[in-house]
Parts: sequence; structure tokens; C-alpha cells
Amino acid sequence: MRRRLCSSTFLAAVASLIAICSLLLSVVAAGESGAEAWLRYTRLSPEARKLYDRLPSRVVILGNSALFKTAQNELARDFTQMLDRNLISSSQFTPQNSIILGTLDQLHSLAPEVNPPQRIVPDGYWLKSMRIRGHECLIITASTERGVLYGVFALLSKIARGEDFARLDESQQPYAPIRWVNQWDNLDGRIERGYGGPSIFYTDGRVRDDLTRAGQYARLLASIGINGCTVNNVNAAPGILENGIVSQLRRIADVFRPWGVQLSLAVDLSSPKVIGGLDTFDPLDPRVADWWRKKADEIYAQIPDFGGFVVKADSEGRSGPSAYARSHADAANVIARALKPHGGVVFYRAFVYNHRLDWHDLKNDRAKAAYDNFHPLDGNFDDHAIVQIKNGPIDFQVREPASPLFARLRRTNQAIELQITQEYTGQQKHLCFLVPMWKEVLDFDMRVDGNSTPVKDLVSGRVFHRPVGGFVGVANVGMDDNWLGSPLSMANLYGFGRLAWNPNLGAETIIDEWTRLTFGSDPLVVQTINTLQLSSWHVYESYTGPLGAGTLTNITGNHYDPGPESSEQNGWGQWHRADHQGIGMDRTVATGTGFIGQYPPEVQKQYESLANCPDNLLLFFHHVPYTHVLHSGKTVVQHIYDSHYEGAASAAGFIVQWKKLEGHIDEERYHDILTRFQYQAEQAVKWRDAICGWIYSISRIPDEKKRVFRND
Ligand code: GCW
Repeated sequence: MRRRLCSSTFLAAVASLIAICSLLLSVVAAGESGAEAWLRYTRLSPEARKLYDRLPSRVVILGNSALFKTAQNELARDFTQMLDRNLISSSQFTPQNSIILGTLDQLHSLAPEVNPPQRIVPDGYWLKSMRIRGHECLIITASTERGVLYGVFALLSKIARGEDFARLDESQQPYAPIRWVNQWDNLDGRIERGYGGPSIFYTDGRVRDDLTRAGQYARLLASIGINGCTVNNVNAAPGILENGIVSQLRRIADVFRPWGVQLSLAVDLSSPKVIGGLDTFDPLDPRVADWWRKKADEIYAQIPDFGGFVVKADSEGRSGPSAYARSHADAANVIARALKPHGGVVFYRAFVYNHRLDWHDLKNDRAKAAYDNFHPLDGNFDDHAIVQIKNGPIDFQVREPASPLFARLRRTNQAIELQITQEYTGQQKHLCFLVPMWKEVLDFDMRVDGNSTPVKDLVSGRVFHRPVGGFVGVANVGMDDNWLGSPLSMANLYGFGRLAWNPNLGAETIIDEWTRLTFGSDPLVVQTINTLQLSSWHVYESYTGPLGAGTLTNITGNHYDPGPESSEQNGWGQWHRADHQGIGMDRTVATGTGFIGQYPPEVQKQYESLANCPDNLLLFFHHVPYTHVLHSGKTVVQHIYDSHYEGAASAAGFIVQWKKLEGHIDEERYHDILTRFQYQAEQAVKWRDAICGWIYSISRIPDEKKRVFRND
């Protein structure tokens, strides 16, 4: 009997041990699905923990708002996770070693001697180790409460990456006040160009009951300094402004607020007519102005920290001011004036073009549209309006020059729109780390008035001293555990936030931070993933669109598969103009569409001449024979062949590099990503064969290396 009892106790113990183990395993597995993204905060090794032994265990919170609560909870939770330490919180400073969280004003009443080295702008923060009343303190302070939260995340990031700091004296300031993401979510739960599952906000025409993911998303955004999120598609359903929906949207704003993320909405210009019951949406009609005013008042009554509206008008079939022969400035201003009393802003997208262009006319050029539409209106937009400009003049292609419009709006607020969701860059199925591409655009010097005027300084409002400006990223996260559909693609969301905060950060720095936070600091892991990510844009470009050829993808369909013929002979204007003699769009002033003339003179000079135009944009700006010799010494056609073969080989090489990480990272992400690389390598071969075969069929010039054949 005793023996039996013992053995049954033993069995029960084993069973519960197994249960505990499987629970632990499932916790690890759940944690490694990618859901935590760069906020994993895993337990540091005892040795690494030693670095932070001197950090106080007491935290003093000088404010009691929701943002402070968030900061306090985040700090406490992640200290426990990473350092196995329980922080003791207090709202009063009693003389002992402490971490102190407070705005500068709050801090001054405690310790008037505390003075930051420079003015801290809103959202900026200062981390400072100093003695207060004889005790070692670490101060996390800012001019705003949101800045304090950002300071907490900055400290946590340092610890998670094992940064060795004995004492801190670091102030960080955002480059621009606007650091927003746009989500292209529809009320039915689908996301336009979303590759990470259905909407985290909506299902079946209404806001989800369970907004846990929306809150987690806000946490992710806050951790990288993003302060606004537009929660619906720019192809906006007018119904988004119906009263019944606004009261539901309020719940999203409520889960954003503790993280300092402001909610905003994309709106359709025809709303006053379609849902407002007016017989017009003419922006100059006083009834329309009144409607927008009342609508804004209603929204602010429910969502006091509402950020504003985003407008896509007269674009791709959307309604717009042209219906009443009014200008885009008229349309933007009627909305800006409704938002102004509440401090909100309207983003008016410059993505306006005629999608029924006559392709027979070689002078027609979609690239010219943003400038043609908006440059004449410079100075006509109200201060609460911001013109939101896509990075390139076409549409998020793998290689485009910077939009000339950035240089040409002197008296208008502007923001750059970057695409995090990889619509034309592999749809999260191919690895394509976009930070190096974004940096090329942000660092591009427009030479306005012959001075150094990089795009980052134009969009942030520095060059023309604009009151507001900044960065918008189209994110499109979804319900998939890992948000974007692929764990590695999250580097783009992270990178967008980091660049919006500080566009001077290097791509290497950003990816190194991200990899350490997402996968840990094993040197082999860090080195391998950093290298893969940093090479990925170039690799993707080399097998999908070298030399700036433009859209070779299926433009009338999924924007993903190869489809070079689909770009031509239609009104969409994403033309490459390939024929039997040559390839490329002639956008020169001398013989082409004249697009190059939209740039400031020094940039014009660079692009206009074949001798100065960089190879990687050659076909964007010039139509050349296939036998044209590049700066590299190769002919265009041979470059296209070689580039595709090299690109496909590099994609296959990704698998080999990735396999080195087996056993170095968790199995779940290891296998998930391995499968993706295997798929990408196959797709790269498909692209290679499709494009090389097509180029051969139109040029009839054989590949010197005899790899390209076509049975026709
Ligand atoms: O790139 C195109 C996309 C559309 C998108 C549009 C835009 C939301 O294919 O899906 O519509 O750009 O930016 O408005």
C-alpha cells in the first residue's frame, strides 16, 4: 500500500513536472512567435546582470497620469524579467538611491539644481545619473510626460542590449514632431496591401470587442517614439465618420492613450454629402465648412487627444476638389480649419495623378504629377495642413529617386510617406530591409538654392522653418502573431521609428539594435542577421528591378509576381518603355518628358546627362539602347542578365547563412525563417528566368555567359 502510494505520488509529481515543463515550453514558444517583437526583455545572464547591479531598486514617480502609470509598470515588469529585480515604487522622494521619473517641472520642485544641458523639445528626454541630497539617482526626465515614457524605453533598450553604462548623461531629441504610422485597414477587417493577417482594429464592419492587440501595438509604437496612428485605409469609407463608428473608435483611442499614441482617421472628401446629407461637398461652401467643424467637435468630444485626418483626394478614383473646380489647398484648408481649434492637423496626400494617361504620348509622365499638382499651390495651405509626399515620384518602387516636390514647397508643411509594408518589395515573403533605401532618400541632397538641403531637413521643416513636419510610415500590421507576417520584416517597422526619431542614425546601428533586441546578443546571430538584413534590399533589387527600370512586377494584379509586360500600354503610367531597341523612360528636359526639370538646378545637372546619371537610376531617367555601356563597363543588357543571376545566387546564399544559426536561436523562428528563405530562393529563380527571358525576347541579344534561353 505504502509502495503504491509512493509510486502514485511519484507519478503525480512526474505528471505535474511534465505539466509545468510543457507550460514553460509553451510560454517560451509563445514568446518566440515574434509577438513580443523587439520588446522581449528576456532574463540576462548573471554576468550581464552584474552590469546593472548599481541601478537603484527604488523608483520614484513624480506624476500620476496614465502615461506615468505606463512608464512605471513597464519599468517594473521589465526589470523583473531582465534583471530578476523587483522595483519598489513610491510617489515621494525620500533620501535614498532612486530612479526618478518626472517632467522637468516636477523635478525642479524636488531638486532645483537639476538642469539639462540643452532645451529638451517635446517628446525628447534626458537620462542623467546624479547625486541628489547625497544619494545616487538616475533621473529620467523630459519636458512632456510622453518624453518620460520614451526615456524609460531608452533605458530598457540599453539594458536589453547589454550596454555597459556606469553613469548616464544622455539627452535625445526627436528630429520632427510628426512620427506617425498609417494603417490601411478597412472596416470589414481586411487590410489593403497588408501581409500580416486581418485587422487588429476591425471585424465585420465594426471595431473589435477585444482590442488587446491594438494596445500591444501602441506599446510597440511608443517604444520607438511613434506618437500617432491613423487607423483606417486612406481609401476611406465615408462611413468611418458615422456617429455610431466614432463612438467605437473611441475605444481604440482609449487603448492607445496610455502609450502616448494619438489616434487619427483617413477621411473621404465627399463625406459631407455621402453621410452628412448635404447636396454638396464643395470645400468652399459654408455648409460644408460647418459640417467639418461640427464633425471635428463631435470627435474631440469623445477623443480629446485626437490627432487629425488624412486625405486622399482626386487620386485613383477617389472624390476630390476637382468635382467643384476647387484646389487641393481649398480642400485641405476646410478640414484644417475645423481641426485647428483642437490642435489637430490634416495630412493631405500628394499622391495625386491621372491613372488614365495616354501611353502613346511619350511626353506623358506620371512622375511629374505630384509636383504639377502641388507646386503651384505652395503658400496656399493653412498651418494645420501638411502635404504628405511619398518618398519617390511613382509609388514605392524598389528604386526611385527622391520626389522633387520635397525641394519645391517652401511655404507649406510637409511630411515624407514611407512604406513599411512591402507592397512592391516582396510582400514580407522576401527579405527586404528598407532602412538603407529610406536613408538614401532622406540623405539625398536637393541642393536647394545651392545649399546642403537633404530631404530629412526639408520634411522636418528645418530648411524652410516650417512649424510642423515629419515622417509617416504605412505599416499595415495585422493579427498574425508576429504582426507583419514575417519576424524579419519587423526590422522595417523598428527602423522606420528609429529613423523618424533620428534620421542620422546609420542603417548598421539600427539593425544592430534590432537584432540584439529581437534575437539576443550571441555574436554569430547578430553578425549573421545584420549581414542578411543589410544586403537584402540590394539582393531583392538585383533580381526584380536593376538600373531603376521601374515596375517589372505584375502591376495590374498582385504587385508581386514578375510581369514586365503589364506595366506598358495602359494608363497607370508605371512605364519602362522597353522595346526592341532599348529600355527606360526618357525623363530628360532635352528630349524626354521634362521631369528632371522639376529638381533644383544642381540635381538636374546630375540626372540630365548620361555621363553623370548614376547607373542604379539610369533607366528611370533615360531611354538607352541595350548595348549602352554603363559606368561599370558592362552593357545594359549584360548587366540585367548578370544582376538577375547574381541576385538569385545571393538569395540561395541566404539559406546557407541562415542554417549557421541552427541551435543559436529558438526553433520556432529558426524554422519559420528558414522556410521563408527557401521559398524566396525559388521565387528569385522565377524572377530571374522571367525577366532574363523577356529581355532576351525583346532585345535578341544573347547572354555572354550563355545562361539565358527562350523557346520562341
Ligand atoms: O501603391 C498604391 C497601392 C494602393 C494604395 C495607393 C495609395 C491605398 O497599390 O493600394 O491605396 O498606392 O497609396 O493610395
